[in-house]
Amino acid sequence: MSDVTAVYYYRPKTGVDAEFAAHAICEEQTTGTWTDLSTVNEKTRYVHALDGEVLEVTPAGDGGYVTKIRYPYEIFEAGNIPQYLSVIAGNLFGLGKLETVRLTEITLPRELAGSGPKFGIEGVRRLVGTETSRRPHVGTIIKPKVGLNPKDTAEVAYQAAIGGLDLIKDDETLTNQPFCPLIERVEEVMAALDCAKDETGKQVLYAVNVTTGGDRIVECAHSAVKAGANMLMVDVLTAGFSAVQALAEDPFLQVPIHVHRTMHGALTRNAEHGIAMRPIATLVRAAGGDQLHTGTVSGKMGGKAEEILGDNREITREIPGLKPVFPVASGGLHPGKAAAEIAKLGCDIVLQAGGGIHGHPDGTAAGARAFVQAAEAAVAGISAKEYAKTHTELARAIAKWGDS
Ligand code: CAP
Ligand code: MG
Repeated sequence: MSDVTAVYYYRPKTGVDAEFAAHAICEEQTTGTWTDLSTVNEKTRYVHALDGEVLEVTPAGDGGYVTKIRYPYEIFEAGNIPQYLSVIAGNLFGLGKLETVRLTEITLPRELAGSGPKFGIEGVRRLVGTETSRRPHVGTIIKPKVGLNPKDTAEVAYQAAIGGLDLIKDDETLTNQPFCPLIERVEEVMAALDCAKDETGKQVLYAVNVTTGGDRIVECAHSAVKAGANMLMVDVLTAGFSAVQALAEDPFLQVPIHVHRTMHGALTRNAEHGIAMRPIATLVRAAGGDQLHTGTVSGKMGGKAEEILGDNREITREIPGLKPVFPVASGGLHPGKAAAEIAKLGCDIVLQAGGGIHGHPDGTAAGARAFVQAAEAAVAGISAKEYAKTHTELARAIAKWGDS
């Protein structure tokens, strides 16, 4: 069985040797602590089988270092992703010997990655009918984030559906609040999407946000699917990786899981300290998310194109028996920005816009049409400005927000 490796960027405290600091990380996360132990002796020397190993320490060129650490397979409880994190992303972040430390990459042996996504990219494409065209999926987030009652939520969903979108999702802070009870919302939205399907012939996915306590999330998801939900959404960092995993492994839940990453900025934003999006993405794939927000190159959350491309490669690269995860580009997008996303991130993505659709001067359906038109133009290699000459909704979006 192969071991787990983790890569960290770190800066030791002044006066602390870089090698020493790397070993401090390794020992803290495996069998050591700050001092020697009388409990590790001739009789218990077998515990050294779980010692980690500092494989390399390399100067990063900015006063920091990069170290790769090997953690023995046996230290992990197969299938227990929270425990994986306690090893590779645990106490080390608080070590006094380190000024800063950032987990940038992890490699999991296949045996630790579980069954993974039920649907993956191909499964979601089959649901939407794009397995041949391979075009990007386009979706929206119901806005305002919170506040609408179930009927008004359904009306927004209907407008987005007749505007031609593939996916409609709850926002990350909408769950089962009294102003919009989840089951009533699912029933209203799915009825509205059925009406839209009667008109368009197209079944639109609705990702209902089932984020809730670990003791209730599976039951909540069951109820949502029984009420007609055809997709689930989970805020993975607030609900936990094991919440995604519980839904992905549940045999009754035969619908894709859209994974939102809200709160990730607390971990990913500081280039010198925290946890990069890459390891989070690795674990979401292992947990079984079918779609994952990985950022935009032109939206409102400052994402670096090369990092996003690397994160997308991490969740889509070929791993035997582990389906690829659909990357989601979302956050501050509008029709004028679709081309930049597709040019940089390619077509195997889900493009999402909330304000960039519901803020369209002619309303949600026109905003949806504009977003679909913008993606069509980009895939056809036609500039949005040119395409707008024959597509009014796109022209109106560009007039309001520009086309870059
Ligand atoms: C986008 C969004 C998403 C962001 C999250 C929001 O709305 O619904 O949560 O995409 O960012 O609440 O901001 P807008 P990321 O389209 O109106 O910006 O995908 O980077 O995790
Ligand atoms: Mg949101």
